[in-house]
Amino acid sequence: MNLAIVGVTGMVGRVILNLLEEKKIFLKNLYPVASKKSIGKKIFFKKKKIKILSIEETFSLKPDVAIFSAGAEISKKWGMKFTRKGTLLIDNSSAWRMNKSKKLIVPEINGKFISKRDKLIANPNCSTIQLVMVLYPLHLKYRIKNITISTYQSVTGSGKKGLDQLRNEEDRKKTKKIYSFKIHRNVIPHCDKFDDYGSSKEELKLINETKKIFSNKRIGITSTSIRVPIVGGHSESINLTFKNDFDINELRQILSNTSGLILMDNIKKNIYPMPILCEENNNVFVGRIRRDFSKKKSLNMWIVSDNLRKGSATNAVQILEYLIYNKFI
Ligand code: 2RA
Repeated sequence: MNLAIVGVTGMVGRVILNLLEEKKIFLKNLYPVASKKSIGKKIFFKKKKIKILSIEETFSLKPDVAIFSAGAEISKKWGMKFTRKGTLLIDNSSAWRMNKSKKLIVPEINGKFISKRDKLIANPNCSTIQLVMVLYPLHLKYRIKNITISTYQSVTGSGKKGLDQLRNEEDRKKTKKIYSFKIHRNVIPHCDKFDDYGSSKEELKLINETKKIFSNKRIGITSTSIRVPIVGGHSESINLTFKNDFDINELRQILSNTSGLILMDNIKKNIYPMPILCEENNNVFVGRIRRDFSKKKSLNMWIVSDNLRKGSATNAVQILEYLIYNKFI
């Protein structure tokens, strides 16, 4: 298989490379693609130096599969061009996620709905992936009516510029580059642009993408997305109301038995998920599970996951593995 990674020098692109090295995916050729300033430079992959290509050159090479992680603009401009030439595209940007003809896939949840007709598969937003990984098995058993989410998103969610800003502001010796707001010793209730009603695009992604993945427009979902001064890992405080009541131990057992989830839930021993415990791990961690006694059939939880891994690169590579395993490529 000839695989192109578009956006290979970005934070997610680099994690995709690491994952491909960790996994036993046979590649005939790897085409690393980046913006003009990186063309000609080399990346290391499986102990070999490989030259970075332009997207135009890669387009002419007709890769079998391409993973795009270079932003919505590139995906909108090039996505369908590649698929029309026969490339199967896994897109990590927001460009196609809510397009009715494109599937929005978390393999463990709705991979089974991928068909041979699907030539462009959208990877959900990082904060959505970790949310649905935890909620889906509970939805199957107890039917979710309402979800309230508050997210605490690391600076790496806004790319290298977010990380550079945090590092710059933490280092007193570094010259201060003026940013709109300081993130060091601060939290910013603003992830992506606001709509006319005061919700941010990040908050709307959680709502709309979750409903699409669950194929359920009736679930009531509301969210608040916050940027916090940490390097790796998005955290989410979740409040759920179900149609059916639940037994808390049975519910914990369901989560514990779900592939891709790790239950960290023992407050007597101060065991609960934290970003520093989840960095560079491909799983989603869940804890602080407790009944919400303010209303019937309701629950609070805390979930954490590395947004560059299961939140982006890992899910994209798992889609690739799913396609290979099920002989779509
Ligand atoms: C963020 N989830 O954290 C968005 C995009 N990666 O900013």
